[in-house]
Amino acid sequence: MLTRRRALALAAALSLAPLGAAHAQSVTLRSADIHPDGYPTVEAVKYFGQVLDQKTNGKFKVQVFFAGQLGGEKETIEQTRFGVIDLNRVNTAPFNNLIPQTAVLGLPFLFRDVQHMYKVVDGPLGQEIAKAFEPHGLVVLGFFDSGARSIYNSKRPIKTLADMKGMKIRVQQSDLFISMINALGANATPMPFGELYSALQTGLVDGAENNYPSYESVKHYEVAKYYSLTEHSMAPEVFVMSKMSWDKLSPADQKLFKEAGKEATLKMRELWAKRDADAKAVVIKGGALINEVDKQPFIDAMKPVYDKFVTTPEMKNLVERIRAVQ
Ligand code: GTR
Repeated sequence: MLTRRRALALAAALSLAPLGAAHAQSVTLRSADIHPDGYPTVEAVKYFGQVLDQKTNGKFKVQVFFAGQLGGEKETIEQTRFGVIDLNRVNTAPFNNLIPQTAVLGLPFLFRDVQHMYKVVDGPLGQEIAKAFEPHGLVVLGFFDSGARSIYNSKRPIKTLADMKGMKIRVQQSDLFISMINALGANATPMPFGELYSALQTGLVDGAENNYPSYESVKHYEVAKYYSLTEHSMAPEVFVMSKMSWDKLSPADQKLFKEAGKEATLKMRELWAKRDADAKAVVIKGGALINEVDKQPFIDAMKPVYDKFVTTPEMKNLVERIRAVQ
C-alpha cells in the first residue's frame, strides 16, 4: 500500500516540468483500470488517448495499464490523487466514503433507467458532483455507463428477501454498498475486485453483485452461476485525472482534455451497449442461470440505507433534484 509520505515524494519527483510545455517532447500519461484489455472502459480510455493525440498534434499520448496492473481501485485512487498516476477509470463506489456526493449516484433504486442516469450525469447535477472531486485532488473527465448491478451467487437463485439470509456477499469498498447488502439481510464483505474469483471459488464468499460485463469478463459465472436481476444500483463509472497533472496543463490543453473526455464518454456508451448484450449471451452459454426478481420488497428493504446516507439538507436536496429529472 502506498503511504501518504511515499506518494508525496513520488509526486514531487514527477512534478518537475509542466505537462506538454513547448520544449517538451510528447508526454505519455498513465491511466489505470482494473478491467481486462478490450473491456469498454479500457477501450474508451484508449480512444480518449487517440482523440487527444490528434487534437494536440501528438503532444499527449495515453497508455492504459489495464487488468489492475497498477493496483486495485482503492490504491490507484490514492496514487491518482497524489499525481503518481495521471488518469484513472474507476467506479464511483470506492469514492463514496471520501466524497459523500458520489454516494448519491449509487443509491439503491434511485435511477428509473439508464436514460435517467445519463440525463443526471450529463447535466448540471453531474457537474455539481464532478466539482466535489476537485478538493480531493481529482478532475472528472467523464461519467461512463456501468449498467445496473445485480446479485449473483453460488448457492441458489435469489427470488425473495428470504433467499438473501445468511449469504456472504462481496461488495465494493464503500460503506454505502456494505449497508445496501446488509439491509437485504445478507452479510456484506468488502474486498477488491481482483480477489473475488478465488474468494468465490474457495467459498470465502457466496456471491457478489455486478453488471453482466464484469460477471462475464473475469468468468465469475463459472463459480457463481445464479444471477438474479435485482438491478439495485446503477453507480456509474468515472474517468478522472489527477489535479496535480491537470494543473500543469495550459488552459488551452485543459479545454482539449475536456473535449476528448466527452468524446470518450460517448464512445464508451456505444461500446457498453454492445458488450452488455454480448456478455449476457456468453454467461448464458457458460451455464449461468438468470432469474427475474419481484423488486418491491427489495426497494422497501432499502429504506434504512436512505436514512443512513441521505441525512444532510444538501444530500436530501440532491436526491430530490435527481428524482425530478425527467
Ligand atoms: C465494476 C466496475 C469496476 C469495479 C467493479 C467492482 O462494475 O466497472 O470499476 O468497481 O465493478 O465491483 O469492484
